[in-house]
Amino acid sequence: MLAIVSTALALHSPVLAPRCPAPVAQATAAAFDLRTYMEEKRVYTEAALEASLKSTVPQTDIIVESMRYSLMAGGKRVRPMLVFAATEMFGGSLEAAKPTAVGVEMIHTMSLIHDDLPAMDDDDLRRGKPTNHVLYGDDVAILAGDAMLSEAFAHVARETKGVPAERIVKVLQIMGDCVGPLGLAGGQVLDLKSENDPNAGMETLTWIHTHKTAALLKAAVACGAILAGATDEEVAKCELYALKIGLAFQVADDILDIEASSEELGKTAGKDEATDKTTYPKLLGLERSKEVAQELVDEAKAALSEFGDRAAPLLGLADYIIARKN
Ligand code: GRG
Repeated sequence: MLAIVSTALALHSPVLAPRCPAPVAQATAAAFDLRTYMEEKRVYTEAALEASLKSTVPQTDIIVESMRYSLMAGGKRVRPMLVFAATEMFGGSLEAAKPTAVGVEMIHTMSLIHDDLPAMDDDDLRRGKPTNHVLYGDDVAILAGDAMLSEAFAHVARETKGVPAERIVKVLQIMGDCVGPLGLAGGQVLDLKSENDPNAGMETLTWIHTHKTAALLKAAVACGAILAGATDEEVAKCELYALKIGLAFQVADDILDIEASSEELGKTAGKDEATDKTTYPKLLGLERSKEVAQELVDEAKAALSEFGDRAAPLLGLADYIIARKN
């Protein structure tokens, strides 16, 4: 039985605590220290992000400042952690996966910059700070997001070392797919078009979040596994895990929007209700949403059962995703 304890469960907010612990995450003597694991990966990620973007000529000072403002604004760095945890599960090196972890976080940050724009969610608070367009204007914010998206691909292609070229090409393909019509952009469009649609039910909501939220988490885990040489079958198991935690992530997000404060979240709380958005709590109620989040995490863990103790970081991260407070 796997040894994840409780540092994972210690991270659980009372609000999101599961009714009963997931069977694969029972405490044993040799506990996996998720808190330390996450902190090490966060520090490693921050250093990699810090080194990834620099203005090299005065003409790029403004756009690079704007890009760096959002990229270095904090954030939980869950997606890079997923890249690293997946690559380590298959014996890959952190160094080889680092450019992909950076690229995935760049894609995520781009999506947050664009999501906050007046034409989309129109928000002025993100990661506890003014949003990019509030400081730099809509024009620069749009371009900073565009530049960050293209830099994500360039960074992976330029910086990944010691990995067979065909694996890098596969990673670039997955990164592209997860942003396109069957990824972030497609999910966001359906989300925008479903606002105030009384017919938007569970099927629509699941499609939106499979693409808008889960696709990037799935890409992170798949890319980490591929860089380490996982087989197609192994990657498919990782993708199932990531789809489930991606949906759980969104259910938790919807719950936090109701139960946490803007200060805790670092972004505007209570927005879903204010805009009458279709969310899991709106369709299922708060209590059932919490149960669903736990069920999704249990299913995610089950997808990795064959990997034994090597899956400990991914299992711990699954717990964290619904236990987080922001
Ligand atoms: C421009 C091609 C293109 C695509 C972007 C704007 C957009 C299309 C998509 C929106 C995607 C989005 C913002 C989804 C929400 C995902 C989500 C739950 C984000 C919060 O992630 P956390 O909690 O944030 O990991 P931190 O700040 O911790 O990194």
